[in-house]
Amino acid sequence: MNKKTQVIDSIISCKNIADADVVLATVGYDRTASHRKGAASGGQSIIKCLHEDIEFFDRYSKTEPAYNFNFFHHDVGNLNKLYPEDMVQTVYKEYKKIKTFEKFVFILGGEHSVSIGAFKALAEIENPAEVTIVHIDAHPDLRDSDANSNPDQSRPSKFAHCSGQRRAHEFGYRLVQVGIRSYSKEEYEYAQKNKRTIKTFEWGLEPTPKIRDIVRAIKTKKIYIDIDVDGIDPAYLPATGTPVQGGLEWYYTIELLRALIIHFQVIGAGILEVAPRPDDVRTEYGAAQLCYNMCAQYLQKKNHLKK
Ligand SMILES: [Mn+2]
Repeated sequence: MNKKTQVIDSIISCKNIADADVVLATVGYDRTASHRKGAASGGQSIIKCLHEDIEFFDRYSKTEPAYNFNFFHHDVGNLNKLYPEDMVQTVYKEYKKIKTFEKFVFILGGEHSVSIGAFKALAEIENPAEVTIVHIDAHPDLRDSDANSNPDQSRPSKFAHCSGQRRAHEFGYRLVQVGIRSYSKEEYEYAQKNKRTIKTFEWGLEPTPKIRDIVRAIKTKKIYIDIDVDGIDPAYLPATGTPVQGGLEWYYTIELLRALIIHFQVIGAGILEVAPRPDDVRTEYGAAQLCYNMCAQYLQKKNHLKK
């Protein structure tokens, strides 16, 4: 742990990736967004909130990670010029590069398809069968492609925002999906057919699932936490591509994330689909808050284990 002596006013405290405890990787992309664009600037907007707005004293862990740990910002840039498959390949290569430094990577996006690049890179480092992706989202993202929702019908893609978890499942990961409340027949049938490796916690059709039941449904030691902000009730985080009413309550979300970090070894994380809109910073601010809380707890646990 590298205690800084000077007072800092920014979370991004290290210039060298080799010194980082956490790498915050921003990826600008919203090319396959089917409804509302804007996620291309989501990652940068979260970084801005982390710079300027977040209270550095984390009241849950009673620690100040911004002062006690090194955060490095790696901007992959705006990849909107690329077709989804090329964007995924770029994210994959960048992710692998960061992982050569054995760093914990937190992706800030950007439409949800950017996660596929991370899943692909991690599948070469970990055995995917021993990793569960805990996927918080209104949508299961299990479509084979975006053939039915893509504005560019002439060129449907298997690497669109609605196919991310399908690709992850094909890589061999287990999925635990939380907050699901909008899906196609194709996605429903795929999840039903793969019940052994895909567990769905649906919102709105049954009593709200208990956090301990979600924890118990995870059968691996290692997890990747993949958050689409539309999984959370849009009353809290409204600025996103395809908002769906209902969803996870704010403090439920924080408690769930805390439980996940306590019980499992988190090998990566991401917060995606932040699509800022004018005169309302709730979404990027909330995403920054979740990111910082998670990092605080992750770093506290890691530091504690080292002792
Ligand atoms: Mn979604």
